[in-house]
Amino acid sequence: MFSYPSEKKLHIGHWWNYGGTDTYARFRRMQGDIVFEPMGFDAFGLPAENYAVKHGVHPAATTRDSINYIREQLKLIGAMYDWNYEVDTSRPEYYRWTQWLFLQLYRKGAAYRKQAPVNWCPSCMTVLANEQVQSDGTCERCSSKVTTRNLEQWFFRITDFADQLLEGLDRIDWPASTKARQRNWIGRSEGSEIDFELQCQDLSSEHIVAFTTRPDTLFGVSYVVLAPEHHLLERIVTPEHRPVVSAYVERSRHASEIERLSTEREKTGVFTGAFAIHPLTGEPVPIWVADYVIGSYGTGAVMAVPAHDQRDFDFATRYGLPIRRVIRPENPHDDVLIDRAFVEPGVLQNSGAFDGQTSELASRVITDTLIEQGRGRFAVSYRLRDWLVSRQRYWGAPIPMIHCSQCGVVEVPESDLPVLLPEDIVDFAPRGASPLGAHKSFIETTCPRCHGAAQRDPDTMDTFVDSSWYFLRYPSTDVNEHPFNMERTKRWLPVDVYIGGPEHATGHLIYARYIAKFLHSQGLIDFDEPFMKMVHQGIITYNGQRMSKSKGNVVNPDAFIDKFGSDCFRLYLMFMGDWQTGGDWSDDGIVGVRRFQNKVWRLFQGIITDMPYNAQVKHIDRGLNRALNHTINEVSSDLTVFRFNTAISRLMELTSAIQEYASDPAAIDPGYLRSVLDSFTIMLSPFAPHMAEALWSRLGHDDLVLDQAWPEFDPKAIINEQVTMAVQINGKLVETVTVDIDATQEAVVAQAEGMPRVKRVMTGRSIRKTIFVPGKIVNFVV
Ligand code: ANZ
Ligand code: ZN
Repeated sequence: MFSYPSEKKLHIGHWWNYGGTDTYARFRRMQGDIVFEPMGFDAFGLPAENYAVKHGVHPAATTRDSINYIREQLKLIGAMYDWNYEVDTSRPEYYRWTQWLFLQLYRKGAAYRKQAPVNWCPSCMTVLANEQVQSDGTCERCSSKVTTRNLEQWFFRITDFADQLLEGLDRIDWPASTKARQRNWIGRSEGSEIDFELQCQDLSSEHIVAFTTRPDTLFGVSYVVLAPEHHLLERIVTPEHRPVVSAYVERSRHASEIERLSTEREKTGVFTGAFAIHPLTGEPVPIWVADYVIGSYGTGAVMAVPAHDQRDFDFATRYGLPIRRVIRPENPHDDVLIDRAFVEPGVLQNSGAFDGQTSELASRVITDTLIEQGRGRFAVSYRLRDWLVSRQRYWGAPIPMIHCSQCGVVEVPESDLPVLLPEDIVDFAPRGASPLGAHKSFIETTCPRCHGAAQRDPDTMDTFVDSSWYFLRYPSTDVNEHPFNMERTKRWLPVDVYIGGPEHATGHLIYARYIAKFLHSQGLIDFDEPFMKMVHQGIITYNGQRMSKSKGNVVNPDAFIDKFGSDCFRLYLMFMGDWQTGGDWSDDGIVGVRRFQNKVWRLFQGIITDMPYNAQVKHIDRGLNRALNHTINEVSSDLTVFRFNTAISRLMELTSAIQEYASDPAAIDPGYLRSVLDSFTIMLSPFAPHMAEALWSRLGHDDLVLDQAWPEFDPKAIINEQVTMAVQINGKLVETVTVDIDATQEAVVAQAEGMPRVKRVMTGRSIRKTIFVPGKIVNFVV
């Protein structure tokens, strides 16, 4: 994932992510893959703008400053970014194509305007998509309580792809938890729609449609609830209940949908005075209005079954509505608690002709019955809402549309793109309407259709639109005629491995998948899943605590890099814990990694000084070779699954093995030792790239370690080869013994002497002499 330059500095989390990503990329490159590892900047957006407003500076200036600063920091990481292909979403060369994307969507009816209750952040003074409202109903950016406003806004029809977004999850290699979060967010529910006619004669042509996943509970309905936004509410409410209902509807406007859906929230509502008719029993059922029912989900109306739905139970208990139990547990011995709803499926009771049927069967049979009577149908609902993309803020890509009093909404011709964001704006502070609306030379334009005076759309696009397609731009940043070059897109995309935080599961990662599916449906790209493999980096703590600016316990990379160097910093981060889970930073911990680096450095110095550059391999040391191949095997498999910390431990072990071998100058084969040091350096390089290059050149190479092939693992080297030896006493075979092929005389003698049969023959005798033929015979002369 590219970086978000809202603040000037990279924090430790960036190093954690980007260091690990680069380690993996280098490993793949050395394994023979052709690797493209680009970097870019998600440069538009609220945090950058809020920062600028707060400090009284222009967001363009602060953003560019941050990018320049961060780019230099990124270079310190030693990642092999190809800076020729940098993406900056706030540059006209980029957002021109974000606007192009908007137009593609618009032409297919996938970008549309509608008047709807939308999330409104009173502090950011802009609308927000549902994905940007946290589960407690607060703004993801500023944590203010999000309210609701009725506004006309631009939406992208992401719901058209709900089923494809679900289906595609089965084809991609992503963490199961993230897939589950997406499935949940899309929230596909299969159920039925049930029609409730109205008792009032004047409204006999109308009916309330309720979406339910539990048609089996139909006989337990004790009231019907409408969302405050329901289109029939105005008409059914009786005169004496109107004031109370109106006041309630007004109050419910302040809460966001997300907040209203919360199960913990107190359920409130009021009676409308009207009644519906139960479709099977014909009984009157009171109609209430309550804001726990969401206008935009299902049909905006619920058949309430307090005995079997907890929200309905809470509500009915509070307002003294009847609770009728119509489902009992399948196993009659199971307890049913009286103080809460029984929400499991079971067996029907108090349900007329359907008594005794299982929930599963009854759901189908009851719906079939209603279908026959023309009062119901099977239906599917999704939790996913269309993506609200317009923002009343300055620092974003202008929406490429024009409002004309004669022609209505007209698109900006593609040839006129980009619609430039004016940088000469002085007052860009949020005010509830887009600041661009007050910028005369921007807003006033002519209609492309009738050439009369017209106005530009004053809103800018959600930054998640910018980031929904940036990876498509990377290989084509030098292309001006198209958003992306077809050939290059075919060659490089989809992204093979995408790395970033799990917090994007229900935001960026859904949006990017949607845009890929849309472009694919238009034949503009030949794949519909943008990220084939997704990996999340873990969370770093500091002495066991979550880092936060307010707690003042944030590790500032710069100080450590100054002191220890960037390789050491990067190496320690990867050593400190499991990369995908997280780790705990301690200021002392990095010293241990520093010690390891020093040990390696001294070892190389000591050996290289008196080792001829061009020595040939004469003797392969079995022990060291086993250690080396063991390391190659383990490091390779660890790197494949991002287990960096264990891979580094292996390299530490190998360092000790090399040290031990080199400690006996007489036994050293310079050619062989050189080949081991080569392999070691290659394996160290993905973790400590700068140091490894230095070591590599000290070893006498004049190319780059980065360009070397990853060492090949020799499985034979790690097999502990064993031999069976004869054990003789005075030349006569007594026993055999199986030992390591390179076992020492002492080890074999000790093992042989301990064998029962040998012991027996030896009783009362003493060894005068031992004859040892390695791998063949041990003969005791007694
Ligand atoms: C009757 C019933 C009985 C229900 C029962 C549940 C249990 P999911 O699974 O999330 O799709 N519902 C329908 N529309 C709603 C809306 N606009 N706002 C809030 N709640 C709504 O949930 C579907 C269930 O949520 C539906 O099934 C309905 O309550 C409620 F024992 O209908 B059920
Ligand atoms: Zn016009």
